[in-house]
Amino acid sequence: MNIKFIQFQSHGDNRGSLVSLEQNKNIPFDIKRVYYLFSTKNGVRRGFHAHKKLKQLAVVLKGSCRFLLDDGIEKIELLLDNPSQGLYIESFIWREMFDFSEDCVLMVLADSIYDEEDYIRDYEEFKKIVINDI
Ligand code: T46
Repeated sequence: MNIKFIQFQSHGDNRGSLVSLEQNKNIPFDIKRVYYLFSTKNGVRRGFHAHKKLKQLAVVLKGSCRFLLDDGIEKIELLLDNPSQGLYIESFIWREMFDFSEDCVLMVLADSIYDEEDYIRDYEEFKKIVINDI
């Protein structure tokens, strides 16, 4: 599956920790957009889509949440609970986010500006596209 965890260098000292994110260095693309999810209500599940082109990197800045990722062949569930780690997700990966802790702040870096045309929001359509591509 075209996903991976990226471990960031954490600059820690007796004051605390600092992580720096730089495009085309520890982030594998030009950063065109940053958005973040917070105050997610208890029991909520979000996402339910894949992207045609978009590449993204998700970092939980506070708290935790889980991702379900599906490339049409396999499905995996991952826990994000470490601000020193980013989850890199390429295109044509179906994603759902759930089990948000009350304090969760999920930041996402994206390689393109927002474009609703890039979304595949119908799971059957997603399956058809990826299966025809194999
Ligand atoms: C993704 C997961 C991880 C904007 O106006 N600009 C933006 O940049 C984004 C991301 C969203 N929006 C609007 C569109 C909707 O009216 O914000 C509303 C909520 O977006 P959506 O329902 O797509 O949110 P999620 O949490 O289901 O998905 C988001 C991203 O859209 C998506 O690309 O991979 O987070």
